[in-house]
Amino acid sequence: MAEDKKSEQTLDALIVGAGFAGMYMLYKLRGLGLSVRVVDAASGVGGTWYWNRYPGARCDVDSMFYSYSFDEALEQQWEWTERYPAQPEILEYANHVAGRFDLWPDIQLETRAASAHYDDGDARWRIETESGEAFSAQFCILATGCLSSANKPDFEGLDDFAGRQFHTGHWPHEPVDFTGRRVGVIGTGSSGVQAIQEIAKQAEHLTVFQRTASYVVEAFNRPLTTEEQLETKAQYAELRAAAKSTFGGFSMSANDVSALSVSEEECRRGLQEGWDNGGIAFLASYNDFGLSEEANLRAQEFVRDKIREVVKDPETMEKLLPHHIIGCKRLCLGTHYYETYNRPNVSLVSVAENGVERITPTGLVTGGVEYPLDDLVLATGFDAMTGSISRIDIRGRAGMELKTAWAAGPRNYLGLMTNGFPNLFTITGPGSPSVLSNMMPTIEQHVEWVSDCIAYLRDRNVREIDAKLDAQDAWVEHGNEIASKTLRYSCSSWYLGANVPGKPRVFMPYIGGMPAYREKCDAVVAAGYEGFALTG
Ligand code: NA7
Repeated sequence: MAEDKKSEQTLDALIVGAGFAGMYMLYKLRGLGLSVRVVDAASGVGGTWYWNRYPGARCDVDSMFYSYSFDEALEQQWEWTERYPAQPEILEYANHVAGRFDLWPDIQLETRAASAHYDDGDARWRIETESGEAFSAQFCILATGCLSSANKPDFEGLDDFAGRQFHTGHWPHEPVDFTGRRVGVIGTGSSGVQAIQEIAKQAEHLTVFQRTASYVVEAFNRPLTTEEQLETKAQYAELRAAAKSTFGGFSMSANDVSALSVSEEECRRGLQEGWDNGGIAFLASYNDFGLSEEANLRAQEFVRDKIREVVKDPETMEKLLPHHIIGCKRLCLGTHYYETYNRPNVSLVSVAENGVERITPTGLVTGGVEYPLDDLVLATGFDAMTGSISRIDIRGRAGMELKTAWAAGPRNYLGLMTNGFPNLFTITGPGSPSVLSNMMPTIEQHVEWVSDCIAYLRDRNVREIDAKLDAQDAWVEHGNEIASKTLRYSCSSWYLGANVPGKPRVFMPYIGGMPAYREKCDAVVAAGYEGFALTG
């Protein structure tokens, strides 16, 4: 034991994850004069954008707003080339930030955190990596990302598949050539949709295995002109402030009109306008798509008509029509996605009824039919929000395991701290708006809250902060209550953990919107960290 302690590296804070949250957290804490280390399993920075390199990978938020705002020189100098940034450009940006702010010396790559145990005696976290390296830190910050732990279904025979096998969330670094290959893609969420459009252009034949048809709206991606970049940059501060005041922190806000307050014809005109604006703005055409089934039906029918207009083969068209609440699952953005199914080399197979029965060495079987494949692409998503956290053996006071505390779903206060796990912070984890909002301003808000909190504790020589149980219970209850008033429970989404067999069905992100959330976090601080126990 004494020997172990000797080999420990002593830090003020250890951050798990070198994505946008981890990098900014490092920057802030180093600014406070703390000794900090960031560990990440990847060989580079960028988090989810490091891993998700599949063909067509692209963010669904406007690039000029999917960027840090904390440094004016950075936001003025960086040039985005397209409306929606492609993965290589986001990764380039992440690397630029790491270099620009000299973050590299404190980032330790190819290092996976295996365990984090809290020592009540000295109020410190002991973090061990998979390779056995040990750290001792007063603060442990989980900047582990919401969409980083790949969901790989346990398909019978998967390991026996003789061809090449890929997961969109763990794509190889070298280019993958599908020329002359018979490719199968399982999954039609955002990743599947983006990958399908690109793989179809190369493969000899592409078979898409679809369990649930998605609503795919046209992205209308395009190059950004110098003039429009300059225009945005000239008023960046005002535009960012305006975005922060919207529900999701995006650059547009919902049209504050009910879809039911206008005639069907007028509603369609409004929806067409939203559609023409491109991307997720479509669902902001009216203000009640998330609340009223009747209003939602109008938006659903609009997209179904778009599909009916485009897809030529009647049987394929029928299969592509989604029938669930639109916006219940994350809306997908496409670029001529539905047109892809008019290509002679693309076919669509529904696995809704029979599931993927098994994978054979040479193909996939569903409905008793084997589809021959050379390559198999799993676009099956993530164990979202909690997957990367629960992979680490985290133990708080008296050895309590986080997975036990979260057995019925994640429970925490403000999405920031869990009772019984002092000095352990989660950045944009469950219980915070995170994935329902624009991740960049959301990350910045969390990182700034945590660094202000740590500065406060250190100024006052407080050695421990912990969420109080009653405050945590009230926060969880409040989150559940507002989520239950929306239409979000009506489908099997990853927000609910429904895509991972056995995962508790709990709506994980906070759905009250960024302004309300920010206000609550600020009020808690103003009241002297109300709901937290501070011990000196
Ligand atoms: P998603 O959105 O979770 O999509 C995963 C897709 O894989 C979805 O179509 C699933 O069908 C399908 N899937 C998952 N498991 C299976 C099994 N066992 N059999 C057949 N099909 C399956 O993940 P993405 O990576 O596309 O996107 C995640 C987020 O990244 C996205 O929302 C954006 O925020 C960015 P299902 O719908 O569950 O029936």
